Amino acid sequence: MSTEKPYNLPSENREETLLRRYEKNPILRPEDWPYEVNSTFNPGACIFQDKVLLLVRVEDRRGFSHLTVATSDNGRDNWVIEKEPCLFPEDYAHEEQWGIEDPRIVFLEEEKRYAVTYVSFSKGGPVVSLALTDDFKHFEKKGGLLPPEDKDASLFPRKFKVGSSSPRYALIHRPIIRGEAHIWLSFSPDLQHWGDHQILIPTRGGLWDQHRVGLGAQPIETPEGWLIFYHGVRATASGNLYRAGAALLDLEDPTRVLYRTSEWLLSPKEPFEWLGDVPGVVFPSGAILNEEKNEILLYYGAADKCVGLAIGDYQEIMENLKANPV
Ligand code: BMA
Repeated sequence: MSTEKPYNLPSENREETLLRRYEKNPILRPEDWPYEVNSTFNPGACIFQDKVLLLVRVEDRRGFSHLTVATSDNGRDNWVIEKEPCLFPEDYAHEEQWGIEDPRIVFLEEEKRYAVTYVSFSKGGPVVSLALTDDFKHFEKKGGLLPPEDKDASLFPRKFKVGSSSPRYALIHRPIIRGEAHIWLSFSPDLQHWGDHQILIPTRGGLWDQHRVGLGAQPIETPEGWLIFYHGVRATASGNLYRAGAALLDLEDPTRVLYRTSEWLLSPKEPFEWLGDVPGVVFPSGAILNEEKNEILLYYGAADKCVGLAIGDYQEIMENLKANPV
């Protein structure tokens, strides 16, 4: 039997070209910390007072996590790490008793405040919680948003008027339902009551993101749509393998996925991505777009131990994405 079409092999090694690892990786390690910790990983990222601010997940030696600020002028090196955590489990909050994890940060344009979504852990399971802040020192905790089991969440910086609705906030999150782990989108008029829940980015059978997907970095606004980096998990004989890909959502209607990479853009390769508490993990959680420099800084947790930085050419990433319509 002859086949008419040649097998569609990927044309180039995009993993190496689209996101390049920073030469001084890892940028933040537990041994850099001003106090005793087990691991420092999965940071949220934003620009604050003209610096890159990372809100780093720090796991202590009981296995509980809290969040601590690290800042840098260029987002690459000379990180200044705060001496104390800024966001940590408090006794009154039943949902946080096993720690708080994996923050994502956006600046809410209307409120002129930063919104931090993070995972609160307790016996009840992981839930997505929200805290608002002006200065990354004082936080107004809003508590859990949706029922467990839920993780990997970020708000968008502004509201959307989708269909006939009045403007509403939108939340990307990753509930686990019937054992399935897809990326979902939900809407709210007030950040408290959520509805219109829908699957946004499902897992894909057979591919690198067949087992689980979850939001990586916070949604990044570009003229062509919301750029989303997400993690995809493949279940293998030696455990879960966490890689990263990207998608682009419609600017005015984020329920519409326009493009999604068929290949991963980042996959565990370096020793610090394999030697840690959970080997074989790259877990993007924050990104900074500098349109003038045509550059994307992508911050990721590596092996649940330290923080890596991958630097991408913004136009190249967009062109690659646009070759992958959904
Ligand atoms: C996910 C999250 C992340 C973690 C990853 C790999 O489920 O809990 O915090 O980095 O697993 O262990």
